[in-house]
Amino acid sequence: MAIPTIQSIKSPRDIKGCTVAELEALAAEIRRFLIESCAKTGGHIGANLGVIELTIAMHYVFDSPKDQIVWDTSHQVYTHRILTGRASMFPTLNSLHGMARFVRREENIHDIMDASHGGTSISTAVGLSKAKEMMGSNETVIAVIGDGSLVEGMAWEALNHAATLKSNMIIVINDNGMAIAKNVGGIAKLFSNTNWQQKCSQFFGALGLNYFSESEGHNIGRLIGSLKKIKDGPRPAVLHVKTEKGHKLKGAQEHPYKMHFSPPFDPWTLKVGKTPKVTYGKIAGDALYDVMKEDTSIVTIFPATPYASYVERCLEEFPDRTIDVGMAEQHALCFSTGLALNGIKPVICYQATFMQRAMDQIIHDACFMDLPVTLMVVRSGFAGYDGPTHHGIFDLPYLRSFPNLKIFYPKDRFELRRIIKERLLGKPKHPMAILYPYEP
Ligand SMILES: Cc1ncc(C[n+]2csc(CCOP(=O)(O)OP(=O)(O)O)c2C)c(N)n1
Repeated sequence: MAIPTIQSIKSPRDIKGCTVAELEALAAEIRRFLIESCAKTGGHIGANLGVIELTIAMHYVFDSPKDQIVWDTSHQVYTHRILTGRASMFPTLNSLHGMARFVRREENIHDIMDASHGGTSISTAVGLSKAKEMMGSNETVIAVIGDGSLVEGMAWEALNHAATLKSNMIIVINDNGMAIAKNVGGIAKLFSNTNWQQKCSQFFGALGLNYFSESEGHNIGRLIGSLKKIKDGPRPAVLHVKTEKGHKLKGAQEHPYKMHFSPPFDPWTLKVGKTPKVTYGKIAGDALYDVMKEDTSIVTIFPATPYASYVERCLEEFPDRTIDVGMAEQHALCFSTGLALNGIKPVICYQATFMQRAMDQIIHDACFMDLPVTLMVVRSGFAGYDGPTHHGIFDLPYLRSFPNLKIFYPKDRFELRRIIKERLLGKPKHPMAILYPYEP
């Protein structure tokens, strides 16, 4: 059979008759297409180059949308979109009324749930799977989750539940060792162990999940073999796949975080065009650096979003006091209340949209105990280029209803700098949220 061209693919059925060699040729074509397309529109290029082969293999082995594929966060779905007939929409990515930045059900029948905040896939898949079980269906539900998003608390709540299921549910862990930056913590340590297959098998096996692994996540033949084995194997199952972010994009490894998401770029040099030099985020990050230098009791915490919050300089200079807790917004808050209870001045750098995850912890742990926790919240309000699910438009309405919380919204960069310095070099007594928008 002739290899289907990217533009001719209408549904995953179009690749079912291909040989592995033909699928490999298709993967190469998709890789070229994504680089050229994202160079013009911007996009999550690095994350997507890491899952081309995995996505092809999944659509080859399973029958979407009957078998439901749930993408965690859903920034990595470009190949899924091509295989479900949407190649022609790529020029509209990141534009008004264009192809959605993250999965939206209204766009396509193969898009099972809306997403964009990490860590929801396993929970939803457990529900989808339980519903299928109740209807007497033996179709499969597959949650695809990255090692970064797997750190989210909800993912573990769901894994705990998944272990009790009898239905056809599979969790595919796309392990590239990265969140936006390098992944951190115990899971990252386990996954990078030289004996990771054996250790993870014990770990997931002990939880009651049937563990399979594939160390060659860019080898379509092997991936198909693993997925077929798991398709007919015991449930619930985990397939742990090693992949590489930015795979085969020359130079991506030198600045991998840029290649998680990139604004439009030159595909040869990877250079991006002009970006604004002075944003509120940058001003806040610089002011934070200044106060951390002066006061060694300040500890900065951030949940896997170092670049949005401009904490790179703090990370470099004060690595012991600048702490990435991974994609764990709720833990970030309670960790900081623990620090505050023992006399440390904690600052949590949140991206407004993701702070929503920690709403209860802000009320129950910071506000009720009236602790001097400081929230520095970037991308408050409209987050234009980031898209509708990433707006920080709910922060003011909900924060205003919390007891004891002071809220500061600077009218300009001078006020932003002043409040950070006054607050953190003084003796803070109550919780405070300092909010600032995306652009200057
Ligand atoms: C709750 C939440 N926190 C933070 C983010 C920002 N974010 C988007 S993708 C990402 C990294 C995801 O890493 P992983 O799941 O391993 O996927 P990869 O990009 O490595 O394929 C982060 C931190 C988010 N989308 N949702």
